Amino acid sequence: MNKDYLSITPEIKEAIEAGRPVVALESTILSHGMPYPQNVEFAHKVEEIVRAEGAIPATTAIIGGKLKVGLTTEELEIMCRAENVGKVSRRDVAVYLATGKVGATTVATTMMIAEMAGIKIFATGGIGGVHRGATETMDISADLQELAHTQVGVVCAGAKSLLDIGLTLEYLETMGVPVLGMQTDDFPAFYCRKSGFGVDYNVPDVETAAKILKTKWDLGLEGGAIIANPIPVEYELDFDEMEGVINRALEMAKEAGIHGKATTPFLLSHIKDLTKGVAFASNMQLAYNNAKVASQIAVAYSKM
Ligand code: PSU
Ligand code: MN
Repeated sequence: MNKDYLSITPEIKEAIEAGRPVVALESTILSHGMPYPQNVEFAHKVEEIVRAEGAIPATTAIIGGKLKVGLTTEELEIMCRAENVGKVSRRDVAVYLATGKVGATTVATTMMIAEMAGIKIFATGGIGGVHRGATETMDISADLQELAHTQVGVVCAGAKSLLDIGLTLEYLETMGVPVLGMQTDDFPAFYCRKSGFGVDYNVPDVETAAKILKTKWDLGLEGGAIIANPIPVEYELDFDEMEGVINRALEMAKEAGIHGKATTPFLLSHIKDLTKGVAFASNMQLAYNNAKVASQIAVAYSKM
């Protein structure tokens, strides 16, 4: 691989080379998942949480023809303002690099960039997946293919039930992606600790999660893993209430004729409006919690 496209901050580069813990963070959650300026506060706080656990945060983005690993305060501001910032999945990467466009990285592209840089652990909110109605639309997030092929552990709060969670888990099984529950038997549904679906394995602690990842990659097995980490109880929202909100947002998307890559950002923004910010507060808290657990896994991994 030609490393000329990678731009890693000196601090992160040193940490990776010394085998110290580094946690990748995505920027689509900032540019297309949260309102400005609350996302600025979030972007800084999530990095602080990673540092407090003894790891180095590496927020990724595509800026000025480079795959950025670690953003300056100015670059974070650009991603949060989200003016002319596209949403970049795997297929968009070369276009954005070649044309110098600014791009926010999804789970898929953050995994790609993390693997290129040598980062093993990544924290996000929720992954993309198989959308409801995918048997008609074939709308399946590129995140799932990336999990199948790219060696990065993704700590998330499961997936929003705007997706078909059952089909998402089936797809992950077909693709050979381990789905681990962090101290839970249940695959979480983002705002809710339970989705009605189970995980493959309940991992009792971060050391076990790190050991499973290390073993998978020691074997040379392709792909990543999901470490599903439920939202803290105190921030959990009511499942039925959120179902109502999500169904309303799905109807609005249908009425507005939204499809393709605009679907997820459209739904996220309407869920936020329909819940008058309550869901947004929970969203931030679960992402903080994922950053904390991801950092602990990265620390455990670096000791192996
Ligand atoms: N789901 C969320 N919040 C998000 C996303 C998904 O609850 O911010 C973002 C992530 O960046 C994810 C992307 O990788 O949306 C998936 O988009 P799509 O469904 O178009 O692949
Ligand atoms: Mn899609």
